[in-house]
Amino acid sequence: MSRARLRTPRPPEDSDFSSWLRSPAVASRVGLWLGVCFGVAFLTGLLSHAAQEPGGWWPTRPVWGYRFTQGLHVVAGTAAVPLLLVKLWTVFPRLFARPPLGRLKPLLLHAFERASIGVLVATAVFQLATGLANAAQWYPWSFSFRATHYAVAWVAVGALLVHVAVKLPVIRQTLEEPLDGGELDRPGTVRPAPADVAGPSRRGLLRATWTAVGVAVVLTAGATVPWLRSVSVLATRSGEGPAGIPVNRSARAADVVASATSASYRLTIASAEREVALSLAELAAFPQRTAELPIACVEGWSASGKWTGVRLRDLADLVAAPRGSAVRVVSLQESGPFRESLLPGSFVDDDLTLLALRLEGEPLSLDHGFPCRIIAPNRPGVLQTKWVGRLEVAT
Ligand SMILES: Nc1nc2c(c(=O)[nH]1)N[C@H]1C(S)=C(S)[C@@H](COP(=O)(O)O)O[C@H]1N2
Ligand SMILES: [Mo]
Repeated sequence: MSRARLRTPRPPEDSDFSSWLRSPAVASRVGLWLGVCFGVAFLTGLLSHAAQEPGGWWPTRPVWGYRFTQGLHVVAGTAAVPLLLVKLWTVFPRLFARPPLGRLKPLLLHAFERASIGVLVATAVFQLATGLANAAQWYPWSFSFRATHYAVAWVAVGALLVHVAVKLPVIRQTLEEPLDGGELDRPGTVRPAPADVAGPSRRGLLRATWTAVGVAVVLTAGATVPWLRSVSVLATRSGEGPAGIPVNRSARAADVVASATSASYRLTIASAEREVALSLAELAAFPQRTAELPIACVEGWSASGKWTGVRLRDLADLVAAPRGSAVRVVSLQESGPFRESLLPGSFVDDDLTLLALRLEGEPLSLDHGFPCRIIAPNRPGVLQTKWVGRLEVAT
């Protein structure tokens, strides 16, 4: 048969990959947008981290701030998935480039560049995979998602900056040249004859890539953009749930059904000086405020609701908490990472921070936190503690 079959096997070489599409011209165009997505995801990720730090600088306004930044974070990460796949496909042959053996300095430079690419690819894949899994509430790992996703983000961005710095001349030149310019093409690339219409063009590949990005964004952005909800089949939380607000952890999953519905339920409010216990009827007898505020989950989904309840500051006053005091919120839930949160003084003192008893005029459903939950402006959903049993003024 063919001579090729009789040849001794050898690892592939860069020049074995002849596709005209696998070119720096395509890689730098896709890479540019991939870099933009990673940059946006990194910056919004830093903000999300800051918003969750106890005692951080995160402000209470605008009320939709976290909803916006975290929605953008998840959309940017989702858009990066098709971009990363196409980018890896275009540069794949480079994996088989032979190192410049013989001369030390070029060899060391080559080794450094390869190592930084290895780190970049590994961390980029890790960030997108863990981020997507988290948005789908699938945790096939035992490490802390937030701490790990945050730490690896710094490594990814470091490797990305090294990569951009090393490739800057190539990026510049390929972006200035026409898409079909072949100045920097790999040695094995076969330029198709003008009459040859067999395969996709570079332009066709790029168009398909942008389309895939658009589809991925539209299919997920409905988790946070109400008018996209009906078409966002991939949005994991999409407006189902009592009062149109999704339920993250249900009362049954949190194992609070008995304690939350018990006739002996009391809300305990404690400070160093004083402690009071209030029944639900007593809470309902306080002046009630209504605020339109979103639940904005770190997973990217968000939904706005009209919450009614007691101003947290009014409750802090009952135990003579000085203005500016932080308040620890403890749920009836006995275990689980989100059973507690700390409200910084700026949030406690804000007029819109409520211990909500009602949603859209109806008593809170058990799954939304009955008998009462925290709802505060511009706050990650994970800190909007449900089934509150105890408020402690932090000292
Ligand atoms: N006690 C308690 N409160 C909690 C949680 C929890 O698991 N336990 N989950 C939080 C998360 S991650 C989110 S996004 C919001 C969701 O509120 P919802 O289920 O009413 O939409 O509740 C928060 N409050
Ligand atoms: Mo959440």
